[in-house]
Amino acid sequence: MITLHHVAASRSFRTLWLLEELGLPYAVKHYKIRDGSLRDPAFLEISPAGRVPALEIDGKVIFESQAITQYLCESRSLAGLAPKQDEPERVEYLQWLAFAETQASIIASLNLQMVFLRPPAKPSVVVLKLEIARLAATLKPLEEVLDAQNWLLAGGFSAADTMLGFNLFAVQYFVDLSAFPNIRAYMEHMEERPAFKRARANDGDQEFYDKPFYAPEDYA
Ligand SMILES: N[C@@H](CCC(=O)N[C@@H](CS)C(=O)NCC(=O)O)C(=O)O
Repeated sequence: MITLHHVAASRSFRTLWLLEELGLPYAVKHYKIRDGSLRDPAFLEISPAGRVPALEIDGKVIFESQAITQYLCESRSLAGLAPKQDEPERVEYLQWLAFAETQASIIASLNLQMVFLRPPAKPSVVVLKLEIARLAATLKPLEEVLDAQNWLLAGGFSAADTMLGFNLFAVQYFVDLSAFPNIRAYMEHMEERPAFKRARANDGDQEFYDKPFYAPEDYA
């Protein structure tokens, strides 16, 4: 049995969605960021930094969503969700896979400063504006590539979309996506996929965001 250690609406959604795309049976173990369950010694045995996703599969435990994505695509390669070495778009695939974390690290920083930090602690508005500008800069190459195609790879949907595409549903809390029509269309394409819908149904309710948009001015 495959077991996914998961927090709703977190990076472990990438794995949840990929498991659905691959049609694999799995169980989900749910955690919450705020209730301390990620610091439980039993969980730290599975994921030493107390992060999700972690995946129990084939007698192994894997943490890091990118490693899990690679492992699933390589060990279940018939699904064809990742170009192999020497196949077209292998380089683009690897690039988007890694770029997902360049973008997600900024989202994580904004989550920490704008969502999780509680008064009297207060973030710097200057730093927030810089981080939001840096996040918007990561959207430009996506907007460009999605002008000519529906998915990150011209060849069609791939695991790069499960890695990077997930981020955009968090980006919209910090960057107004009205200037990015291709990204908005891309998000709609993702939401139309049956596997995405099934993953959403198993995700759980997100408990991070309590308003639709977080503006730096609100922290002045
Ligand atoms: N690079 C890691 C990042 C994992 C990560 O930081 N996950 C967040 C949720 S999005 C987490 O578990 N946070 C809990 C914490 O920082 O305590 C990956 O892609 O798996």
